[in-house]
Amino acid sequence: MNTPMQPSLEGQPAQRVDVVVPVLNEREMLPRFLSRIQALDLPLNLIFVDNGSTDGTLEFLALQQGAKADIQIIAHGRNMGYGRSLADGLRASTAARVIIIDADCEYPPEALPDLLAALELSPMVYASRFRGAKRIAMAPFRRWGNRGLTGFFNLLYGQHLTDLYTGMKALRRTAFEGLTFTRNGFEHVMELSAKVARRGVRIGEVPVAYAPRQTGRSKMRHIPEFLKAVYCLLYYRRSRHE
Ligand SMILES: Nc1nc2c(ncn2[C@@H]2O[C@H](COP(=O)(O)OP(=O)(O)O)[C@@H](O)[C@H]2O)c(=O)[nH]1
Ligand SMILES: [Mg+2]
Repeated sequence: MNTPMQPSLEGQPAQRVDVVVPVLNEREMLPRFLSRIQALDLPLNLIFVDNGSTDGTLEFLALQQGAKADIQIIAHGRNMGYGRSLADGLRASTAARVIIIDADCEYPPEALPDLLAALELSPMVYASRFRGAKRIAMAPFRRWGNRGLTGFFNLLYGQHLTDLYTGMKALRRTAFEGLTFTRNGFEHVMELSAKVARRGVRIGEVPVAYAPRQTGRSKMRHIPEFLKAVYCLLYYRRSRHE
């Protein structure tokens, strides 16, 4: 029997979960991502938000959609920002539980059941790369930038996170329903976290086995993104923003 302290997906009705996947030029990684996430055999609705890819990503996704019904595609046509991709994906979602995951397989799709189990206890759950058993390879400025922003976020918003900038999260619809997200860049992460935290939500965490990408490279420009994140960190603290 399940007790509240030992959440399990077993025995629950198979409720559909929406999975928001931001994609920018991930044609090479998508076949692996799709086969791994589909192998989970969970009732998932995949919402891909293509942010103006030019490498055949969109065409590949359209073919997959033709073959399977549980794929939704939002096409931006041009790069409108990572944050805008997530905001549009969340807006298009309808399920009671939503997962956000990058398409580049750095976050293992196999961690999805862990996040859903933790979502039974917290309205929002982040997959932390720094709680895992292994120390992960990460450029120092990136590690310390994330650590600094996470620390200040914890201080200002009363949280206990270790990895604010993780690309894998789980959200109950009730945690973000009614909020509007206006930040188009990576600072969307701060906007989302801040607005949800300001509602009194304590964000949960689970460890994730992160595997830095083997092919392609991060498309993030770190210094401007860091500065925008600091601005948002302070801006959303001042008053309640819905
Ligand atoms: N960097 C970046 N990634 C985007 C954008 N739009 C969508 N993405 C997707 O967002 C995810 C995270 O991007 P990535 O460059 O791997 O960031 P990192 O993992 O933090 O280094 C990937 O699945 C990208 O394909 C964008 O405008 N910029
Ligand atoms: Mg990545």
